[in-house]
Amino acid sequence: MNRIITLDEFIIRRQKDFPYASGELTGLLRDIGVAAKIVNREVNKAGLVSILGKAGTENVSGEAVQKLDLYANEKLIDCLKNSGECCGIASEELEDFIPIQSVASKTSKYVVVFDPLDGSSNIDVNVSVGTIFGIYRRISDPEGPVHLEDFLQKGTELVAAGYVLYGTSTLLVYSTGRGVNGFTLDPSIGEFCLSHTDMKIPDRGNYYSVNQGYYLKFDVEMRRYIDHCSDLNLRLRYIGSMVSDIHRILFQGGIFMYPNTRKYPQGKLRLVYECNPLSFIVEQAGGKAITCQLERVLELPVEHLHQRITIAIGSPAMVEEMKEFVERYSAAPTFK
Ligand code: AHM
Ligand code: MG
Repeated sequence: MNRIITLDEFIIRRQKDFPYASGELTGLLRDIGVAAKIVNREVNKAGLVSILGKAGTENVSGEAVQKLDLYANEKLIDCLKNSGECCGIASEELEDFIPIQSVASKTSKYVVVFDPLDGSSNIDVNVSVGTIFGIYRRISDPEGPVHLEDFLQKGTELVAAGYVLYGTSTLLVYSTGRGVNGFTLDPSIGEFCLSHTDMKIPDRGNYYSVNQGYYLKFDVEMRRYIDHCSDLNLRLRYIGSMVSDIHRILFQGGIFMYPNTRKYPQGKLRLVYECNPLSFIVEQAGGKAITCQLERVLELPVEHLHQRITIAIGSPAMVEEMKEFVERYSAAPTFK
């Protein structure tokens, strides 16, 4: 039998790769792992909501039931606040960032951004959802509280990023910029165990993932590329939960797209909480991530916390191909 390597053990071993590491990042990653286990427990109970009570109502014990995405948000904030390893947090669920002022935290080097439960419209129907996170080194004066600028760093500045997928099994995937590794939660021992070492995305794959229901609302060049995917008989898979859709593509190859539509002229997905961390992971696995306007996601200037962008992300050869379609069809002359 192979020896089991737990997430904690793996993180501690990896700390030795960073000669001047103080253990803070190690502690932070471990705390995110703990929060993920707590959120996982609640996600697994979500199906019982109809028995135990719906969000905004009271459960059978007379306690108020919370929406799961808000619960996940609170748990992550609690774990990170208590860890003493980060000095600020920004969450997709909150308008503004939170500085952490406790004695232990305020001297910390790191800030964390996260989407506590992405794809939350899927919860009620028992379909996979995920948590996405990114870690930056603070750039503001370490003597004072954190500033907005600490959170508005480009994706290229990420120190680490990852996601947790609450699916048929629960998986935590992360990278500190030296490859991507995945850990599956073994519920019998309550530990994330190393299950996917040095993950690499295939150069191409058989899947494309886009909300094809919006087809007529996409620009012509995106429609031409989607037609091309369909002509190639690629399989369309769209869960509507970005973590799950990208997870499939990371394993099996393919391309995920969320272009601009009339409703979302800048795109729907958030740069800070969703696109940058997942682009970091996909690039670390050998993939590519660009906007539908062809800029590299990780190099985009970040103007505000809830900035939305368009995205095409996945197997490198397929993202390149999409780029060619956009160049070709957006340059096409219009005839009067
Ligand atoms: P959320 O943060 O409100 O959950 O929205 C993000 C989700 C992504 O997970 C998913 O890719 C996308 O929204 C689906 O949007 P749509 O229903 O417009 O296709
Ligand atoms: Mg989200």
